[in-house]
Amino acid sequence: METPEQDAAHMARAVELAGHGHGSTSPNPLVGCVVLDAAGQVAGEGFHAYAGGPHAEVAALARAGERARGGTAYVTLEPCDHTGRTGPCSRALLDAGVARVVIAVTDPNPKAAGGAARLRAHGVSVTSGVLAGAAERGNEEWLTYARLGRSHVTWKFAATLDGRSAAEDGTSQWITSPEARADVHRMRAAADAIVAGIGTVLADDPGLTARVRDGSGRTPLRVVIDTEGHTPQHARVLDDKAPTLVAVAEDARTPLKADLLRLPRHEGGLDLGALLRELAAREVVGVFLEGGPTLAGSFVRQGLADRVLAYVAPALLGSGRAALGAAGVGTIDDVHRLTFDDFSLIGPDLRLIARPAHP
Ligand code: AOF
Ligand code: ZN
Repeated sequence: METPEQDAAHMARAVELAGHGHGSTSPNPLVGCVVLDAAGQVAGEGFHAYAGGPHAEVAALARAGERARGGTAYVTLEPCDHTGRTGPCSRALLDAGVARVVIAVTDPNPKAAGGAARLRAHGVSVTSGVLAGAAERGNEEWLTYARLGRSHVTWKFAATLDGRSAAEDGTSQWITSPEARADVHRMRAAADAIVAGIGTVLADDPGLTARVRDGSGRTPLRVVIDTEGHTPQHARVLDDKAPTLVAVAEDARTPLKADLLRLPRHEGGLDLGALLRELAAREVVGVFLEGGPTLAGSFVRQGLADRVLAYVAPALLGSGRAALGAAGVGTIDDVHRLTFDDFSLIGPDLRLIARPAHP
């Protein structure tokens, strides 16, 4: 049997493999798998590439062939035990004669879970929780979606080093570099929906489109948060380049001709939790929130900003619009504490990824 150090190393590779599916597996999870032969040598690797395609386990087993017999499989998510778009991976692992299965995270999807129990019942040795933290972070959007029944939110903003997104006169073009903007495009294209507030639509008339993702053929849905239904009929966000949903209040009186999503009011805006549950029902796993410090403040206040993606330019404005609007903090005790997950230089700019700190 492999040592705990070997388990961690092989699982780290499985997590890396899972990441190859980033942006194309929705509404399915990112999953990676490494299969060792009975002598402990890597016999096959695989990852889940797109919904409806082979699961990671099946992809890795296909590469390993007969060498999987008596070997060990490392999977970032508990093998499924159901027939959905494809057959059960628990069965595929048993048929291949795998002797040991190492799992990072248990599957929260009640329809698919149960693979670990099935494998154990058939005499396979199962170890769970290996490198769970890394596997959780790598698949956080889908895990949020599957566990909470709502879409996961990445709030993106660009600001100067002093946290400002526009100058005093409202001008805001190109605070960050072309490299940072290209990176935003990549990140945005991996989302299932792009969300902006009516303030941004009125001020900038953004198209909110992203390049179509490889494999999936899906274009991110555009969502405008527009409580009273004030989106101009000729706004670019209503063009035919991508589908658009305009979220308005249940009782909004609006002449708008668009796909309207009526939501309960909440604190002067809309109930954003209800929005995210509605989006999840439409198989939106991850949303990319951009445009509008006011809207971003509402998401933060309602505890619904799951990840912050910040592009910080080495520049100072000293006055002008703050990146984040009112977020329900009146006194320092109410501060929204985050932890940093990652930082990197993108061209001259700093890219930071943070998430709420859970005490
Ligand atoms: C994946 N890829 O590698 C694994 C998954 O609709 P299906 O049949 O593809 O099943 C999707 C469910 O299977 C998914 O929600 C998750 O619970 C489980 N495992 N899914 O797409 C994989 N291992
Ligand atoms: Zn499966």
